[in-house]
Amino acid sequence: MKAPGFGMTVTEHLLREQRQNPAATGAFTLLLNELVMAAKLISREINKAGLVDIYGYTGAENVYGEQVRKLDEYSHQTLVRRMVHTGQLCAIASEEDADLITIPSQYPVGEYMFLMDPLDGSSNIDVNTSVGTIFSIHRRSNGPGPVTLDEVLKKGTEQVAAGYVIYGSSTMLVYTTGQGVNGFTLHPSLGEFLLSHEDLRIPARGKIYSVNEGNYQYWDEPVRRYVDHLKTPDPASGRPYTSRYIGTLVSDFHRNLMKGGIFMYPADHKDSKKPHGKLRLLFEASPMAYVIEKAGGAASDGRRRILDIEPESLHDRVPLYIGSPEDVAEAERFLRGE
Ligand code: AHM
Ligand code: MG
Repeated sequence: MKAPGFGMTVTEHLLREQRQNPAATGAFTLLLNELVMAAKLISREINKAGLVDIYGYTGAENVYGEQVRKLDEYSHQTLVRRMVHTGQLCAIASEEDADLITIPSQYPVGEYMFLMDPLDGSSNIDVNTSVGTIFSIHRRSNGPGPVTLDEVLKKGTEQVAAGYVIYGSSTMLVYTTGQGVNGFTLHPSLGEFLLSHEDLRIPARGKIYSVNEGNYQYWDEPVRRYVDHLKTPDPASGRPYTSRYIGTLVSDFHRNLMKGGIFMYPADHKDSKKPHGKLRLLFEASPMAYVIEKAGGAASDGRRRILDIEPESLHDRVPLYIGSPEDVAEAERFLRGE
């Protein structure tokens, strides 16, 4: 067991990565440093949420028609405020904002675009269950000049970094810049993220499935068959699987990354005749898909690799099957009717 407090800090780790890449300008390190600061501020606010008046709703609705919570708003504003003045960004897009956020004229503009779900799983916040922040960084292809929406609507393969912060029993930052996935735990008294999980790899197959099974009646038949299959005993294949569902993508994803298994949010017929997914391509599915692939896992909408999907709008939603590669491949086989 490592002695607590003696791991490399996230800043030292970033600088080490920067030194190993001769083309690096340090822009990226500056950007991630601000993200780390925002994560500490959000973590602090979440930790004292029961004590101050930050539970509950703002009274506003977001672009998906969902009630905005005070902590959603706090997280969004904190991240925007910290990231906007770095001089490294040309645009920010957030699950909590219908439009692209451009950089105010008083700040220098850079070549990166920052996309985020500021507080994922926020419906869990009032009951003291873990929540997260998801982020994705792209480098702009055009420019200089004002950023257009088209530049942000990029396939996930174009990401240069992605990751998440999980505000759980401890606060952790997990991210990748394309070479390996590393996890850093926030030391509560030092106030530093320390390297605690180096080069995370997901097992090829797991024994856990995570899905909101209350939607069973709204799924198409192949999805039901796949979930029934996971529950059908076959000790030789490790079935039945164990069901684990927190209802915060970041937390369900993180557990499965550590232990193996599959998280899914299938398309359903809940609201309309045409089945559709719930999770957002640019703010949730795509960053998590980038992380899982770099950790040896897979992510699919049931038919296509998530990272290959071309977004049509900022707030596109997709079905999501993500986790251990053999589990995701098996889900795809069921969805094809094989
Ligand atoms: P949010 O970003 O508005 O919190 O919504 C996304 C969340 C995910 O974290 C989670 O996987 C999913 O919605 C849970 O949905 P449901 O309550 O339908 O199971
Ligand atoms: Mg979310």
